[in-house]
Amino acid sequence: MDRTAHLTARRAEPSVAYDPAGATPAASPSASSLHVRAARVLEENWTGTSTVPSRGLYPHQWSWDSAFIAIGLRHLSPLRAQTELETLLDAQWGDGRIPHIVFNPSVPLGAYFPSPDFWRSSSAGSAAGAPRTVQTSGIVQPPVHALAAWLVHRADPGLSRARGFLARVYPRLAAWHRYLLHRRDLGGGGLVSVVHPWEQGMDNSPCWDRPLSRVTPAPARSFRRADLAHGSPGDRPTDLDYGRYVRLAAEYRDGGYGDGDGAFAVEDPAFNALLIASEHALAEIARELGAAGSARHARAERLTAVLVDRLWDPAARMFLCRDVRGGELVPERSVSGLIPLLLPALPRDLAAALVRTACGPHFGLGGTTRLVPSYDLLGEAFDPHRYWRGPAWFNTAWLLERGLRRHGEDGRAAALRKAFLRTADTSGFAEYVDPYTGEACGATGFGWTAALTLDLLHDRPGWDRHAVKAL
Ligand code: 9WN
Repeated sequence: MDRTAHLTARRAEPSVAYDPAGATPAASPSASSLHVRAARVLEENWTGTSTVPSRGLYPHQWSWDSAFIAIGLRHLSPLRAQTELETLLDAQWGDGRIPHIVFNPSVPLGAYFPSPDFWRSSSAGSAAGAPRTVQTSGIVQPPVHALAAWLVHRADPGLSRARGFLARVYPRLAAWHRYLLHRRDLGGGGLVSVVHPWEQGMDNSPCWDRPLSRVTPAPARSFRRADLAHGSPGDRPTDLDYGRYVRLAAEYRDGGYGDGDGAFAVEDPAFNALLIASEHALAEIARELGAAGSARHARAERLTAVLVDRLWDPAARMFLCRDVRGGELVPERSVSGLIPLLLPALPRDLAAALVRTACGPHFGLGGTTRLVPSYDLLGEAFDPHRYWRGPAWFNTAWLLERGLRRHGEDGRAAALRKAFLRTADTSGFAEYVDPYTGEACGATGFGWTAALTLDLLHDRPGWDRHAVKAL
């Protein structure tokens, strides 16, 4: 294990210095101090084989968190970043799914709910090929992993080749994408469906309210939440939401984690856009390994067209979720519907419309908000503090910053990057913030906030638009 990463950490270059005061000194001490503090968060959250999102609230390994964390960790220790991803992939199921949580056996059962005795992965998931020796959840999270693996490789190609990193992870990532594209096309139109709000990662988004209303909540007395011990109930999902999450997860488990006929099935723009971005990354990985990548790039482009066909809403001028069981688009605007801006094959007019929507009254980018909110500022359910019903999150800001750059919006991307760094700094690397004031909500010292801060400190505007096709 690489225990000396903190000694060998690379420092941000002065040319990408962050200047919280708004001026631009040649070399910024504040950038290097922000770098040191972000690195410290990752050091403190490191367990020896992976990184927890938060020591108190989330004391295990989470799937999409680990992908974002690896993207930042690569600037401190490419070896640790590779290890982060490989630890997660070691818990992959035989059917290809990457579980959303990999449990740390040394953490007490009561520290997080739902705990391993709820999911019972090795018994209830045996038909789906759940691992025997490690306990996991049975649902998934957005497929950011191939993208992360490619970016981690690029941070130190020599080390990656010497360790055979890409050769080891490629078949696993390919199996993961196969699982999603073959087992999760529940709508039959070519896109992936999530079967639980936790799978999409934006747990209590108002987009789920309608599809979730068909789910009878589990009685409150049948489970005990652990999250409320760590934060204000006003920042977290309600008990009613939790009752529905528990019911859905228990039914999925009791069906042996087989995919098909659950009450909740939603095609989500961000989940599918991240799969497409990761398909492009897999194409680059295949090429690096000496195989042809063009078929995967072509598939990613076809999927982009399907995404537009199934989820673009011309009236809202953004992507919406599709409720597969109800058969219609969900009329709620969430940041998820802006994330396809990432995609290289997105038609120009749609990219331009997405930028206008992001900068308009519903999201306030570059205007009324500090960071893009998770949900429509004008929506009835908007709440600036409650989790994914309004607060701004740093992973979505990072994805939008990349998307803006992808489509030539360098000025807007630079402004968003600056706002991201300032808010990460002043909020103590918060889990999420009030989108207007930047006030910290949820946990502080949050893994992906620190990791993506490092990534933006190291990044050069325009760099990967020209040098890395995948993102
Ligand atoms: C359930 C770990 C995870 C993130 C999710 C975020 C939150 C869990 C929870 O924390 O979800 O998976 O207990 O609320 O919504 O995006 O991956 O940081």
